[in-house]
Amino acid sequence: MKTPSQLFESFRARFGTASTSYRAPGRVNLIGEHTDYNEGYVLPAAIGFCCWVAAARRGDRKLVIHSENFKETIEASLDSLSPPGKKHWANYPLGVAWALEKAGKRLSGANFFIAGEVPLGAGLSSSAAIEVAVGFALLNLSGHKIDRVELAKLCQRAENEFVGARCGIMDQFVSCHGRAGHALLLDCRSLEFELVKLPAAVQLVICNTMVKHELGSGEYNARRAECEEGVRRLRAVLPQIRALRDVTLAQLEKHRGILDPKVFTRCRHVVAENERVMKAVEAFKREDVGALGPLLRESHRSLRDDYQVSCKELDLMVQIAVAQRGVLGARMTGGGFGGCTINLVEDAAVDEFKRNVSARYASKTGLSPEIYVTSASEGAQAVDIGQNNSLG
Ligand code: GAF
Repeated sequence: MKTPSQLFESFRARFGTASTSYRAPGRVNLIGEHTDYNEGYVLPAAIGFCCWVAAARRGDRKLVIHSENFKETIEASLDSLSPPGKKHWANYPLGVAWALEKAGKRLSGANFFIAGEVPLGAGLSSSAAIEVAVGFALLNLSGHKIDRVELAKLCQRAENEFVGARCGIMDQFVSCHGRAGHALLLDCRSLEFELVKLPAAVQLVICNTMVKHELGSGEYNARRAECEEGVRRLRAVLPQIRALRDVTLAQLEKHRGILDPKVFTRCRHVVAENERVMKAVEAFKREDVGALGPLLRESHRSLRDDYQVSCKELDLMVQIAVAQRGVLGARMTGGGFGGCTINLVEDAAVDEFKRNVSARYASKTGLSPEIYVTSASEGAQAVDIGQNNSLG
């Protein structure tokens, strides 16, 4: 990968001027899966992989955006933004410009050189990283003050309304607010958050199954609809509730009879997962790492059996991981149907973990997994190229 000064030079070679650099991270979610769009709690951390952007103002209202990953340049006018195509990479940066303008933030045209290092399609939020990096750059270049909560909401709006994916707020929020060494407990209703210190001698180890199930986005929307149906039905007996966040397990059990069995199990996952997030936060605060394993295990089981968003490769990866020495907990992370697992692994055991998990997973599936060892990182920021940070 490039260094920020190489990014600066690549921009100059393409556009002939100096630029300013920005970066925004991908994320891994420790616990709290499929709770964000139910107004619940999540506990993600920003990771060491970022989307990097070099950008400079233009004198007109044009955006010229070059993607190093896709080796393609696109041009668009800020006065007539529309998605260039279904699943096109440029939907994300253009969508953010669209959402910012819709929110009344008049933008100046700009040239962009984008280099992403968050693995694509792995469930580590490469899309939130590009949205936040471009949004941060556009606001900065256009002379607007950056309000990180508002930026996260507008990036989510870009993804919901311009790209057409009905994601929640978690990914964009942690890409804006991540802090080195910390996970972020986010209340997805109030958007209040608290930084939760992670144990120093534990690494976040992410195992990529290398499987991307195409079913993903349709199934994601189906789960959201099932949760909404659960709330609609439950409101007949619990009129005060607004989202699954407001329901307790005891209430859900009591009114099981008015729910379709599948809708009941979807709701049970969400309600129980919210409780697990709070318990995990307490365990981190008590520095009781032993309490994390059962919570992550139960989260995975619930996602597999109740919410049904796992797949056989994710299940296998978790099964292999929890049999290794020094593993405090493991589960699938992100939307599911493929992608990655998150593993909390003691420092001293990381190398052996990587070797064993790679070999066993490969021998059972024929797939070579990628394993990333990362620590919780900072959220979006402008980058001083003088610091010569590594992009790799
Ligand atoms: C995806 C979505 F983008 C998030 O908003 C969240 O719902 C997650 O799946 C599941 O927890 O990453």
